[in-house]
Amino acid sequence: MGATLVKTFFDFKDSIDDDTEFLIFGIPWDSLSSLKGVDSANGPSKLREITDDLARTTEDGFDITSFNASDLGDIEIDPSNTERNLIKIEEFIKKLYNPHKSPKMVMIGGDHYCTYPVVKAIGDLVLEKEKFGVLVFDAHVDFYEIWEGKTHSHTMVSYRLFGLDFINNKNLLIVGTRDIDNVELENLQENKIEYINAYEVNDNNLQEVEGKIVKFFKSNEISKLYVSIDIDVLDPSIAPGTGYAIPGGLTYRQLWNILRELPKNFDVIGFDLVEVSPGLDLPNRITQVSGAKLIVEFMSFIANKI
Ligand SMILES: [Mn+2]
Repeated sequence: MGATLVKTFFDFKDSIDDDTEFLIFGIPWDSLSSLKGVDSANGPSKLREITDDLARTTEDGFDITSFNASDLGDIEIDPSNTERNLIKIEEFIKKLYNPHKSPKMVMIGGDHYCTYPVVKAIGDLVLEKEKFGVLVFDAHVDFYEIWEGKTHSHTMVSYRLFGLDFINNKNLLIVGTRDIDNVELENLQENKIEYINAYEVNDNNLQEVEGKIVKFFKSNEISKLYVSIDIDVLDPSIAPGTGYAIPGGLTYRQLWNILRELPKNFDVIGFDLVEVSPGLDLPNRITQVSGAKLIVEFMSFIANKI
């Protein structure tokens, strides 16, 4: 269980009951980032903090204070012990995730590698594994096999997800890409991994892109989705506070609209938002605001399916 929290996300309660619909938790871990100077380990606490300054309704007019959500705090991380952290994260999920009647899991990172143990643990437990899929929003494909001699790094999170027993090229899709390295491209082609480049997403064809995402999973009989949002999928003009800011990203509204479509078509069993580095943000904390808003808006789409 997480450490005692001074401040929870949108002041949600810190305990669980039988009806809890969303379980929020943080993973303050950024030591597998390939960059110096990032501080996404501060993401969970800073995203909670900023919710004090945000209004209590969603854009569709839902009362956020009425959400049945709990914020259990952060998983305790030892930056020098990768193996221990991976085990700890999996244990945390496995204690809380009930495949028969589970609250939706909402993870706040941390660097993108935090997604790997979360998906691994949920995927191990989920019933009807053949219906499970993962949708990743990211400027990058994170498809290196090895990075500076290491096999654990945020530069390879999608590659590691692909390596899981229950993940293949029919249930993993990456959206918003625009910074793919040569070896990654070879890897994608060799393994026939599908991805949608950021330039393919524009306001004129947003519905087409949404249709493409839905069709990818539906035609492969996928009905349960885990969604991972790397904040760098957004254009750096709206989300500059991240390590690998790449131009040409999605607008906030495009991502919001795509997220809005997902629960209408799939059972979204969990999601995460990672790679917000508060120390790199602008003084008005726009990246942190974008991250916190995306989380709560996506929760409302899932709860209300509007
Ligand atoms: Mn990325």
